[in-house]
Amino acid sequence: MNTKITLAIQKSGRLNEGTIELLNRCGIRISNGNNHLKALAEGFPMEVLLLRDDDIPQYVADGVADIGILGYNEVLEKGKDIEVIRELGFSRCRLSIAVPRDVNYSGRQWLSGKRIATSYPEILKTFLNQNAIEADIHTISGSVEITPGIGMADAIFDIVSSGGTLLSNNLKEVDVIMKSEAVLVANKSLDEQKSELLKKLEFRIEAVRKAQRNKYILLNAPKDKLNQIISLIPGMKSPTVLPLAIEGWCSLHSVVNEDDFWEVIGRLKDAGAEGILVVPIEKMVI
Ligand code: PRT
Ligand code: ZN
Repeated sequence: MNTKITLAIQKSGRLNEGTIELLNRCGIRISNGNNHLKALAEGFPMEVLLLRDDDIPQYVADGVADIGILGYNEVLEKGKDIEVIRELGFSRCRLSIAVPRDVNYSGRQWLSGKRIATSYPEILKTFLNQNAIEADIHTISGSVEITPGIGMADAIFDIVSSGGTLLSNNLKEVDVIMKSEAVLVANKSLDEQKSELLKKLEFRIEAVRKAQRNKYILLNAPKDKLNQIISLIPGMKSPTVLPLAIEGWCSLHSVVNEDDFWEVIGRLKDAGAEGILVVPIEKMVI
């Protein structure tokens, strides 16, 4: 009955903040105490292991941790036999080939026979094999971006986010090989109780993610244009319509997906909607 699920997360680094924020939104708070490897969670039967992200796949594969949160790139690189449960929408980045700015990169075959520096040799190897390219992979653990400048490599294969690091090292991104974001992973043989806990956690994450992807909108509409305005809102089911104290007007409430958001707002204004309010949604359970 007192089963807890063990979650491995990054102790510090680029994933840490997004992970803690997601857990908080799911009603799970972590108190680190003085023990810096383990932490207890409030609001969910969970124990948390604070690790380097590189170690998370192994911990989850071995069952020392039941589940983990880390970058998809790290999951692929380590190649452990673990299950990717779902994407989490933060720490988004891409893994790309970059070359010195003055290089005329004519296409992937340009990489043949070249020296490519990376911290992700396995992902790079797979990419090169798939494209029948033979190149020298130089595996280094950090500061990959400086290697072309010091004559150690002709190209790099690295994580790019804003592109600022490439720019300041006189490099240009020429080929995006894959996209990555934080994912939830799990051990493949969780017992029934732990699988139940994982499902409960997934349910909470789903509610948070849906809420993040949607906005609640409130607007005033003239009654004679109500039908036209309603037809513009791709809402949950049908929008809520409430009468206003002013004759001939009503208030309309609905939910709009962030992908359609700006377009829908524009069309609503054109159709005569006024006083449009947009409100973030805390949780969304459908
Ligand atoms: O100490 P530990 O081993 O736990 O952490 P780490 O140093 O190995 O990883 P960390 O914290 O740097 O990154 C963790 C994860 O965050 C990565 O595996 C990616 O999934 C994700 N992520 C998202 C990033 C970036 N964005 C990112 N920009 N990881 C690294 N970078 C680096 C990149 O290597 C390059 O040096 O940032 C630089 C590029 O950034 P821009 O914005 O200048 O393009
Ligand atoms: Zn790492």
